[in-house]
Amino acid sequence: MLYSRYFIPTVKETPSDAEVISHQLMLRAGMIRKLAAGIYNYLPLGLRSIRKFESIVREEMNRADAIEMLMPSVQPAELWQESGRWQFYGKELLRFKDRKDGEFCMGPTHEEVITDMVRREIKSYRQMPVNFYQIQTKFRDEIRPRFGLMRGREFIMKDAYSFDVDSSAADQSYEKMYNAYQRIFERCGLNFRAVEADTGSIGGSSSHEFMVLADSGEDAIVSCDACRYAANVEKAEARPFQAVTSTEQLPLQKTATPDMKTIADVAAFLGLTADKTIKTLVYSSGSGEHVMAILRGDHELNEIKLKNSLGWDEIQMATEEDILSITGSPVGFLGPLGLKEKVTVIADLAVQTMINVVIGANEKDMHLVNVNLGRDFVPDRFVDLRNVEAGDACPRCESGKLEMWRGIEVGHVFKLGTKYSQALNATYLDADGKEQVIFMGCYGIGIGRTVAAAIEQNHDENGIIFPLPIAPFHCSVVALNTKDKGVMAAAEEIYLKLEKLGIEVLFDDRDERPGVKFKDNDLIGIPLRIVVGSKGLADGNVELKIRKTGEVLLLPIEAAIEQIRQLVASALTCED
Ligand code: 9G3
Repeated sequence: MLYSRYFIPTVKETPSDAEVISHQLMLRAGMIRKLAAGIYNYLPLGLRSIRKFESIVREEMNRADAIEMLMPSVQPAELWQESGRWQFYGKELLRFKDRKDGEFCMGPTHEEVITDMVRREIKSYRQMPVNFYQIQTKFRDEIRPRFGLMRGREFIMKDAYSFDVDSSAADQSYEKMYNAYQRIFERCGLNFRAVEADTGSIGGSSSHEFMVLADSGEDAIVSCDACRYAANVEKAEARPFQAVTSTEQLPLQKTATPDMKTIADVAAFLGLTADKTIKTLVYSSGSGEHVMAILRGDHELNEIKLKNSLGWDEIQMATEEDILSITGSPVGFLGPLGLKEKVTVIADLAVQTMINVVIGANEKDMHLVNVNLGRDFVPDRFVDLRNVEAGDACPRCESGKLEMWRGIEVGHVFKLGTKYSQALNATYLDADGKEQVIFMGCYGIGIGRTVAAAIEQNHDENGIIFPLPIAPFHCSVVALNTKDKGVMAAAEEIYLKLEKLGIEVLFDDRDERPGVKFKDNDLIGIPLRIVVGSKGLADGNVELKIRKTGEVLLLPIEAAIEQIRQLVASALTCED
């Protein structure tokens, strides 16, 4: 491809509304341009990288026996009414009417659509296992789209859906997809973790997220430094604390803690550390139910764990007036003793090992000290409620410690069970002719988000450093002085020979100063570069530069071509 005939509108200045580096660089490198909030044009260079990643995804999906199809973006409301999700989702689901006043939505995902197709076509156990996938645009009307392709409103997703005769067959389909995802992200040279994840609103029994590690990642994940355990903090567990039995139980007493509302204030006022106190929180379901959650003072409540343990759809902090009517106390002095109204009290596991603790007395400016479980109160149940922290003991192995990372979610695989097949009555006849419900799984990859995440992980102060398998081109050939016939002839010869070897080359034949060319080529991040200049050429040499390491080799033309061929081949063969 000749740079002078292509379209790569690079820009020098960093766009003000781009907060993360991948968004800044994709704009500056002329890969994307915003049309509207969260809606982007994929310019030629950006599209080449997107298409490269799509073909890696396609290869691995096909290798895992998934079958490609394509579903419409526009979906009829009826299917979502059948699944019960039409009323469940709010403004994030973009709805509209057609000319006959029919209700539709822009597809944010395709469980209903694929299950509708399958319930019409799959009738026998002989037709399963089967897994359909598509690579297609989704629309989710995010309140705050940002970070460029990382959190867009319209975005390209590969979504796959597996259909099996029973749960154990569905587990095998899940395993195949999980392994295919490992290969996909390894082939892109990404530093990622597959982590246990919450299933969220989609329902189903379990799920894993594929996280690209990056400080700009919105998700917090933990991984064990000794075994393979890794989980999103939303779901992560730690090894429960050992019970402390030595200390004797001291007599309970009430003590004045004037205006000491926070754990820190109370602990400081009583000369204690926060882990000797218990924090008391009251939550509501939004439909009139309340619950009191109690944790060690220095731990953080994980609201998703609390919501899941209650089986509630929604969860929110109780209002001041609810708190007053339940406890009789203003916030800051709450506790499980001396409540005005009976409320379920759920204690985090770590509370079990606490002795002589400080808790709110359910009275303004008063706390209780030397409170002991069993003697003074018994919670309704003990549940893992806290957010794990770096350094916690691994829940799966004897010696490991949890390390905390930020991650960008690029893939998510779910065991759906029969949630959608039940709702849409997708059944099959088993070997005995008996009607059974189909078991499903669903598997997503954010295409644009993965390219952006790859840039988050691979850039320097000069711009993008594309991993070769998803780079827009493998190699650029830069002719330094386009007025020099010898330079142009040599550069052209190299360009044509590389192309003939199947190398994807961007030939920078522009009549621009060398500095401009080097800056642009560094910015757009093509992994390999051959520079042809009259001085080097005088000795029959050209420069070969490796973008990632900055290494520069001075080589005769043929040797440079051979070196490029080898470097591209080795960067691509890690696939198998
Ligand atoms: C909606 C809207 C947003 C949504 C969903 C539905 C996320 C929704 C979860 C999934 C689960 C999997 C198949 C591919 C992999 C992910 N956001 N999810 O269901 F109506 Cl507005 O999409 N679907």
